[in-house]
Amino acid sequence: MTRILTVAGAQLGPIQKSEGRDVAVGRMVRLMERAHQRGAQVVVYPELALTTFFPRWYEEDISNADNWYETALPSNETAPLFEAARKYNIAFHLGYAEKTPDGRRFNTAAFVDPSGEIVLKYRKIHLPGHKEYEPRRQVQHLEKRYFEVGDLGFPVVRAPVAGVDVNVGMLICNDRRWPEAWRELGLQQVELVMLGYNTPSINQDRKGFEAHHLRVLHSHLSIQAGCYQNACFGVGVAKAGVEDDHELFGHSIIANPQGEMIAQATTWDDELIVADCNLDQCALGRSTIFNFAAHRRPEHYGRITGQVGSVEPPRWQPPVNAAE
Ligand code: CDT
Repeated sequence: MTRILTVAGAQLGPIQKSEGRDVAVGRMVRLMERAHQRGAQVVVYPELALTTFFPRWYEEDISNADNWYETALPSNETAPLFEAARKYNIAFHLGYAEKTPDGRRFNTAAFVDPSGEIVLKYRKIHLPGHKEYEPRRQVQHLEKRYFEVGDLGFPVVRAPVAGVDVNVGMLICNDRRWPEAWRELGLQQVELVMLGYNTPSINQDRKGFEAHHLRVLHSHLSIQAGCYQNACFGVGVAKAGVEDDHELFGHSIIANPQGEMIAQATTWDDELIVADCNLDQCALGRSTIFNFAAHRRPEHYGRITGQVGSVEPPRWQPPVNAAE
């Protein structure tokens, strides 16, 4: 039997700092209802979907930022999402800021089945930005202040989704740019990678000019290459638009194991993209060009795990003429 999963990416337009979770959750429930009408069995929401992208705001005392974190899922505020999932029999992926009972803080994503069970959790590993306030920056990006590096690795699980067994995994935003992260999932035969992002339209580091269209290109390039090289589907879902004067690009996509884009958002607002994902298409790449068991050469990949920064290569030396 062909394994076809209908997947929806639920892009969110901006969520302002002044807006509560009730606003975001209300919009997310409406998107889930529309996803149900379009036959989707899975809905993927963005990174930190319940609030504004708060790491742009500096708090000297991190406990003053506690209101941005979830201490439980579901909570009173997120319960309507769980109720809608049960009503529409839809699984969903939710990005949120997590504060654990022992006070640790993570940028987290959960994959939740229609009954409300958390099937898989992932905590973001590649945290971009910086820890301290940087006056030279146009906009702060304080993920390293507000979150610890994820401690769950890159888990993949085979889970039943609408009667289909699917190998699901997750990445979060900046992770999508790192081939190592994709390969960790690929080595576990992932078939569906769900990932949310909040990506500013401009390079806020101010170390050089980067054209707007290149920011989008790099996002797509990363997701499409990750899917192709690991023979999986990918759903990359943005929070988009102007949040408190700061612009995030949209361009959410769904990509197939050939690296093709099979759906793309066209607005910077709440928008649903939907695609039928034939999971059996993952087998071709996995059994031919990316047959890892046949072709990988880990004995030559020592630098990938043994080294963090790059090093200068040795200088080329002309051969010494033996005749002289
Ligand atoms: N949220 C997130 O990870 N955003 C980054 C941009 C960071 S710029 C310091 C991204 O890779 O899209």
